[in-house]
Amino acid sequence: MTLFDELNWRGFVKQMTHEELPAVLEKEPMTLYCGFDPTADSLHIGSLLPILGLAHFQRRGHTPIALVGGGTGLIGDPSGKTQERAMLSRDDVQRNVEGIRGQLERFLDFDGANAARLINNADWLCEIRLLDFLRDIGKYFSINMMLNRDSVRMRLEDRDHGISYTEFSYILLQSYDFLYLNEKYGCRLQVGGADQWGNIVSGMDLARRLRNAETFGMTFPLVTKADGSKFGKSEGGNIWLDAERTSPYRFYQFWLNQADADVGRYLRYFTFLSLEEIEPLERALVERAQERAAQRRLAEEVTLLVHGETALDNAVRASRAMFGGDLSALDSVTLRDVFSEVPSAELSTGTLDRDALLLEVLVDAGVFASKGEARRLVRNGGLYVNNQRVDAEDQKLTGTCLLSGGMVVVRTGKKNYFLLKFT
Ligand code: 485
Repeated sequence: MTLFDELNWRGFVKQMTHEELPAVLEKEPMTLYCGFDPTADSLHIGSLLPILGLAHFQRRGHTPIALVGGGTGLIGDPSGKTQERAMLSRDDVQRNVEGIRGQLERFLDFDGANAARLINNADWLCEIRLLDFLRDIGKYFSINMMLNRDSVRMRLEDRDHGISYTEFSYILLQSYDFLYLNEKYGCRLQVGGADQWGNIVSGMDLARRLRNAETFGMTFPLVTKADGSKFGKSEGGNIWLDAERTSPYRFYQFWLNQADADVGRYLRYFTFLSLEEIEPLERALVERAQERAAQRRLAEEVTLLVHGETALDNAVRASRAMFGGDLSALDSVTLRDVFSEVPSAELSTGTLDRDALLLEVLVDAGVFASKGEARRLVRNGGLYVNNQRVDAEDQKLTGTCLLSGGMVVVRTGKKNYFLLKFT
């Protein structure tokens, strides 16, 4: 398989500026770039496809540049946006640049002959002088053409939202980046999501007019879900790459819960697994769907890639907790995370000093309406504390029952959980 055979098989290619790009890439190593604007202090899984795209090029010997838009982030890309963006303060942009840099670093290889580069366009955009820029760069942009771009036209038609001169100018900056990287690093290819096509082509045009340079462009598809709902969101909003924003457990669960109709595509998009590894998983989806082996492998691979081995182990252990697994090894943050959606009650640790009867505490906490109800459940073998069956009606609840963070997990029947928090 050539690089492009693989990219096509994985579904990474939406549009290319030149039919001969795949052949050119087989002949000689190329430097390519993709830009990420610091609109938040973390990337989310929408950025994962372009990041892995860069990584695929690198694995085949090409040199990737990940560009963080510390300069363009001060302006705001109108591409694909129906409303003017809220302008971020310089401090916010700086903070976001730091967060995103750290994340991008994890996915690329910064050693060897085709070592990746991580650069910030604030380094050159902030140095530009307005009159020089308008004379040297602005002259190559036709307002007539710019007004025809989808992202601009949409906003011109909508009187309520409009577009500022600031955002209107964005395309000049991104185009200038491509010119600059072509000159400085011999960069000849820009990649990005489908919404970046106009910005990419415009930069190629500038490099041709000013330097007579031949450059290339390619876009990745927008990731969609088979059922039409938006990819990359959960009830809680975006799925972030930052563990503080989306815990590794939630991240793992997100992938684990993908529909059968989507999981094959996602294995090709979001993991480095080969055709030989993915095919049997897709077959299992048809023959033994209930085992969810493909989902499990997807969740493992992507969590490992983004959060590393320790976080993956923890997420797997946490996921077993809901199915009767061992709870004693989970830390309090993870416990709270896993059981965040189950009913809970706060109790005083004083209750435990008095060697309280478990069933009485559970009635007080509202798990049971009466002691009789509780006793019946114990007799039927349906009450569990920290996933261990309660065998005696007179069992005590003591300090040794407490999990990390003073928590006790109560389960009635197979799946009804209740969390007690002792403070
Ligand atoms: O020279 C450049 C400067 C900035 C950019 C690209 C080249 C960023 C670009 N204008 C942009 O806004 N990208 C989006 C972002 O940063 O959130 C997203 C795109 C998506 C994909 C992803 O970045 O919407 O399609 O390209 C990497």
